[in-house]
Formats: sequence, C-alpha cells, structure tokens
Amino acid sequence: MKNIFEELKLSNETAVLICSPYNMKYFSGFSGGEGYVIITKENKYLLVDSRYTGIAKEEAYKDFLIFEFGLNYPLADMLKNILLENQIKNLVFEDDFISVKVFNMFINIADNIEFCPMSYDINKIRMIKSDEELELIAKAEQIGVDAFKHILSYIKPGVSEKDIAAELEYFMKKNGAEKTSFDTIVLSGERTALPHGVPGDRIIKNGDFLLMDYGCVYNGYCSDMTRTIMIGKADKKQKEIYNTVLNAQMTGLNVLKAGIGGFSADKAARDVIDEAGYGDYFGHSLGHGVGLQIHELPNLSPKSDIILEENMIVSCEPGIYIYGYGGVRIEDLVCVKNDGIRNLTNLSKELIEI
Ligand SMILES: [Mn+2]
Repeated sequence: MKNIFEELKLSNETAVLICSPYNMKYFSGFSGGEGYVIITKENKYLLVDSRYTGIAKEEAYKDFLIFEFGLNYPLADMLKNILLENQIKNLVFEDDFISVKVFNMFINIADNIEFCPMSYDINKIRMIKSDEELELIAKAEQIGVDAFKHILSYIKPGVSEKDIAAELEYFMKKNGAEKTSFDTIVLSGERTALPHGVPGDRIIKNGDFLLMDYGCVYNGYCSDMTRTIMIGKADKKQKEIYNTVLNAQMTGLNVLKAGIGGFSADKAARDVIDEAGYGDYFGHSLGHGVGLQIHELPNLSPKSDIILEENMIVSCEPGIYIYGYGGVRIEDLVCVKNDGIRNLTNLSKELIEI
C-alpha cells in the first residue's frame, strides 16, 4: 500500500480529505462508497454513518480509526475536532469529486486552513498497479471475454439491443461480477455511430454492424472491452471501415510499452485512421487507464503528458463513427510492460459475421 503522505510529499500540518469511493477503497480498504477518509501524518480516520459502521470495521485497514457520525455527534463537529487535534493548516482535497455542499461545510468549520485541490496528484498514485490489482483486473476482463463468447450464440435476427445488453449483464453477474463497470453499450445498424449510445428497442437485422462495449467489476476492479461484429455478410465499405479500425488498434497496441508517452500511442493509431481518410470520424481519444474506476489515469490522448510505466493498465480503443451510417470500435484492455504489453482481452479480432 502506497503512503499518500510520502507520495504527495506533504507537510506535517497537512491533512488529506478523501471522499470518492475509488480513493476511499484504495487508501482505506472501505468499499461502502459513502464516508470521509482523513489522513494526517500521524493518524488515519474513516468517518461513516451507522449504515456503514459494520462494513467499515470489517474492511478498513488496521491503522484506521473508525468514527460514526450521526444525530449524537454531527459530522461537522467531528471534522472540526479532528482538524483541531491534529493542528491542521492545509487541507488537500479531491477537486474533481467533492460537492460544493461538502466543500462549503469545510469552509465553515475550518478557519485559517488553506485548501489545496489535488485530485490529479492523488489519482496518479493509483496508476501503477500491484500484482494483486493486476490479477483482479485480469479476472474482471476474463469474465467479459467469456460473456462475449456466450453472447455469440445468443445473437440472431429478431433480438433487440436491450435483449443483448441484458444477456451480457446476466452472464457476467452469474459468473462472479458484482456489477457492470459502466452502463452497457449495445448498438446496432446506424446507431453504432453513437460512440456512447444507450441500448434501445431496435431489433437487429441482416447487414447491421453490432457494437458491444461493456465491462464488469470484480472485487472492486473494473474491466472494459469493445467488439463490433456483423449481422450477416459485411459489404465492401463495412469491411474497409472495420479493417481500418483494426489496423489502427493493432498499431496502437504495437507501440504501447513503458517509456512511451500517452500522446504518442494516440498519435500512432490516429495516423492510421487519418491516412485512410477517416480522420474526421474518430473524435475521442485512443484509451484510458482502468482500475478501481472505469476511466482513470493515464489517458492515451493528444493532450496526455504522462509517460507510461510498467504495470499501468490502459484500454486501446480507436473507432470510426459516421453519423447516419454506422460505426466500429475495437477495444482491448492491456497491461503495460517494459518490452510491450500483456493483452488481457484474450479474443480474436477477425471480423465475425453471424
Ligand atoms: Mn473504454
């Protein structure tokens, strides 16, 4: 377990306030999702209400003091006392997560305390995964891979996008997943051009692209994968688009390794799509980190300034989306290694026609 104080090089008068479920789980072990973690140089606190006290006691790391707030001991008083007892002058907080309401509560109780927004630095600590984390992510991804193999025998003309999404989710839950890692995306026909569309009642039919982007959570860790297949035979244009995306994806995978910048991986894949004449139809970035959170650092994007390191987990997912016609995305989840990658999505990417 990484020490947040050492990682962020904080002073003795600083406290870190964490309330996002991902960082709470990472730094305290508590998976309940609702609560407040406060870490000072000397002390670690987990504050929860009575709904979560039992879970907190079972899950929190042994060096955490667990306090229950409620009617008898209001949260604001508890926070104020902790800050006073530890003589805190700076409060590091998650600016990309904390609500205005909670932020205002702190402003009201904490006179003479400086607030330091540090989400980016805090989240960076989670980028390099431990062996145990890698195992959980690989397991989560394998559940998704198994779900894909299962769904191929379920898909036939007559079923709807919603039917396929429900079957994928049911399979993953029956096979050990706690929940989906994000809302399952199943799109067909011209709707495949909506990169993050929602499954609807559309019935799949011959000549459709069918795009499935989904993942699950296993012991708190997320998986993510996308496959696009054909219902019936692909025509010339469909083959060309599919092969362009596949080429871009393979190019991205081939350059990924420790020492490469997130921006260079993105560029390598993007160039393939540009050169094929589809540059205007690839609007999102190549990939993102995956861990306790479905979208986390590092990003593989034109704006990313992060140099990849061994045991980071990233997705590689280029796409081409032509509004009114359709689209293709292919996504694998990989572990960055010094000499390349370990691909966690153990599946062929040849165009499947069913
Ligand atoms: Mn993804």
